[in-house]
Amino acid sequence: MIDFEALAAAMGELDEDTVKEILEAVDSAGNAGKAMEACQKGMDTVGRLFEEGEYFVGDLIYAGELMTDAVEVLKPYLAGSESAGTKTRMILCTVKDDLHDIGKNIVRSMLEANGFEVLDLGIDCPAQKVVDTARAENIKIVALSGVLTLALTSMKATVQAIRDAGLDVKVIIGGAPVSAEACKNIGADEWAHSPQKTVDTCKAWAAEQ
Ligand code: B12
Repeated sequence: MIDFEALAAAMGELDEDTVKEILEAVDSAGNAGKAMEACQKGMDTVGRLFEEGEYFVGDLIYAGELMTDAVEVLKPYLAGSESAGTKTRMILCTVKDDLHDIGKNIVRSMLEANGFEVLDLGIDCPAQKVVDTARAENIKIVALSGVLTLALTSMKATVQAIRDAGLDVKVIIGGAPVSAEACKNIGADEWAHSPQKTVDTCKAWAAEQ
């Protein structure tokens, strides 16, 4: 029996030994999914303690490393069955001025596990780089990630740049500050918090092509 509450608490307390010990018991997609949720809950605690002045930037960095290690352990269980045949190529990046990439990397793993070839343009990605790559590589699907509130402004600029360039591209946005309202304001085609919704949306778009 995996104690997911204890996992969330250990993550929030940045207790690396306990996090590792609990993750060793993960052995299926079902409990890997719950473990991922627990880790994210722990990250929310980290964020709250940072806001309250109890944790500092060093703690955020350490939390980021802990979460990245946890994702590495959970990834093999979360990956779906890779589909055969031609892969749909798409762009994924964290938008300009945002350096957070743990969520983006989870989304990337899920997309790759579901048969997409992901051109990962990394973090702090300028709008023009997305436009240039989409044009040069004939990309039809772009996924934008962002965790800072500030990322919404960069997402809007990126979508605007894509539209101004006249590219026939579908855009999905995701990350903590994203919402239906933000999606409308930004002019994206779809939004999601869950990587699974991203996969489902991108699969539907790929099928339309
Ligand atoms: C770790 C961390 C960092 C690390 C990041 C390391 C890394 N490699 O990513 C470091 C130390 C670099 C960092 C820096 C900063 N951070 Co920080 N950070 C965090 C923390 C604790 C966890 C983020 C995380 O990885 N969460 C776990 C992942 C799995 O969740 P996620 O990113 O949301 O992704 C999930 C979904 O959103 C979704 N998703 C993500 N991307 C996409 C994309 C698509 C297309 C889709 C569909 C879905 C999707 O799927 C993922 C899996 O479910 C958060 C607190 C929190 N609760 O999130 C603060 C937080 C995001 N940081 C914050 C701040 C303020 C900062 C700094 C400004 C601190 C400073 N003073 O320097 C800097 C900013 C640097 C910058 N310019 O980006 C604030 C943001 C406030 C705001 N609303 O803008 C937060 C919320 C903390 C807080 N409560 O104050 N941070």
